[in-house]
Amino acid sequence: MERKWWKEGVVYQVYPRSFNDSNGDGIGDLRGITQKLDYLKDLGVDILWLSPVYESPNDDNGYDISNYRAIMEEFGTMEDWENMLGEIHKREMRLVMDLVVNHSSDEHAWFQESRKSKDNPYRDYYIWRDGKNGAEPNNWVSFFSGSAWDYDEATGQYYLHLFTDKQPDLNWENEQVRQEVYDMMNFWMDKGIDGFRMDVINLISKTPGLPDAEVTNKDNKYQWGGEHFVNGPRFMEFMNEMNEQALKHYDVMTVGETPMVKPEDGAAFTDEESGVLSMVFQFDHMEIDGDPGSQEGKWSVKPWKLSKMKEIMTNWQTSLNGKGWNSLYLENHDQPRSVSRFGDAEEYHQESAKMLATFYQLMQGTPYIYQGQEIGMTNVQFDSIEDYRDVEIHNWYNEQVTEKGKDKQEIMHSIFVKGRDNARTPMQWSDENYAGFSDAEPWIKVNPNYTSINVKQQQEDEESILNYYKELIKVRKSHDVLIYGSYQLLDPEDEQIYAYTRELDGEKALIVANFTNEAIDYSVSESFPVEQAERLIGNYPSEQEEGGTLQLKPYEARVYRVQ
Ligand code: TEU
Ligand code: CA
Repeated sequence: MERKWWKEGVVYQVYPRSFNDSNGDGIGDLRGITQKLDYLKDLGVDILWLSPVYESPNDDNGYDISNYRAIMEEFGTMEDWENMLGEIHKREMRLVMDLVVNHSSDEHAWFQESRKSKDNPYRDYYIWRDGKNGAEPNNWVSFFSGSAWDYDEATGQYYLHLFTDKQPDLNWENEQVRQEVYDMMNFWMDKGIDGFRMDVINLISKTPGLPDAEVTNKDNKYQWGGEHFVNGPRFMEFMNEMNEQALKHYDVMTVGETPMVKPEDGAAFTDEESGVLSMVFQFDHMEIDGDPGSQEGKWSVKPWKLSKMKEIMTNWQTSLNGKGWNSLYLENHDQPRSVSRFGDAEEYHQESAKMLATFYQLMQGTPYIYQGQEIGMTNVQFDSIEDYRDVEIHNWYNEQVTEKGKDKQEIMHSIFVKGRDNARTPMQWSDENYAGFSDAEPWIKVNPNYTSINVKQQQEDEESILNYYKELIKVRKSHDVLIYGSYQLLDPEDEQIYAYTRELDGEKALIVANFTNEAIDYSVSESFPVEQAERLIGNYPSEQEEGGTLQLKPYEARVYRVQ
């Protein structure tokens, strides 16, 4: 397996709107990020993944781009961006930018032209079709509720948008579109960036003819059409072309955000010899507490089982070992906070946040930390739907409560548990006004618990989640077995303890995590001689053990190593 900087590094995702506001307008910005680079360097992260900062009307907070080569005014100028990149490189860190090319904003000049007339030179930059029987060209549902098509009066046709109606899908069948994308990628790589995170990149190739989806929910007017656009017929062809025309000429990392991807796809996409991406984000563990196939889709809420988490993570670990490379994450700007979702944000906030960090970061793959996760930021509950900002939340609320008359409390509960704004409240830097994020009322309310959960307080507390993250990152970096070692699951059926080993050239590590609020005696299998082991890190003070039995406290995690 080849050694790579992006296998050894730890990535930190910055959601710029909510990270740090330098000019008192309540909106995070590039200079605000530059002000915090020493904080990130001290945390020990190596690579910054920056969510989109390009010009955008912010219908989907920057994932709707109206100019791929300009910086969003609210975030600053190209000079601010170049200064930030210089400061990142000066600290021997790297920058990965977000590439959103399945769709653009409807305010992009290309779409403004395309919608003017059927024979406009830009018409085929997007996907236009005549209606069928007085309705949309097919029955696909949008990821963000409603039809995936919008009717455009001017030319009497519909255009496809898998996301909002302000995010028209680009037509990747059109070679000119692909060339525009590769040229834009080279523009940014020539500026010195170190890679791309590729937004829903496996949706860019659609089945010719755009056929109707199978009716899987007869109560729904529109149907999930994934069979016709997930890992579509020309996906690998387009990605190979992208590598030929752009990526392979630079020392860059790529991470594909690939909804619905399965381990065998992930192995093919990231294969060291024949692959097209350094790694992918898979979603199997992000769907463990819901039923994506149900009528509520992502909004469904159901209990999850540790044995299922083990099955998912182990499948990905073993399928990619020796072939490709995993990304490791529990949070991002689309997901609720992991300590609320998988830990215990009430009684065992600190212990469970540290346990979760240990469990996910020491598998084989590149660990990603989402802003605020390193201090255990939690979900938020705004009583009024007016306090929410996310278009996905508002579309869901409007469809369910306003249009379908569903129970408001029930829908608000699904938003509390699964809403993306859980991850988008301002970064909590201190207990000062607006959590030290801004001097002005932020674009979205601060989580009221910022007075007790913030960077400043945790920098001063040796036992804080923040200081544990720093130590954990150091431990991972100091042991190749934790980076390159193979992964073996122990006790698949145990619903309380997640234990796995890592192995490399005769060196072994054991990672044990108690996912419950109970004290548990865990006997380590003989395959790992824990009595002779060195303890590398743990979220409680170390205890003298009786033989191979570990007396684990609530949410206790430990890491051992034997040569
Ligand atoms: O997300 C793609 C995606 O699958 C999301 O719909 C996500 O799974 C869902 O919101 C979870 O609730 C990417 C970006 O990460 C997201 O922020 C954008 O809204 C979306 O693409 C469209 O660009
Ligand atoms: Ca600002």
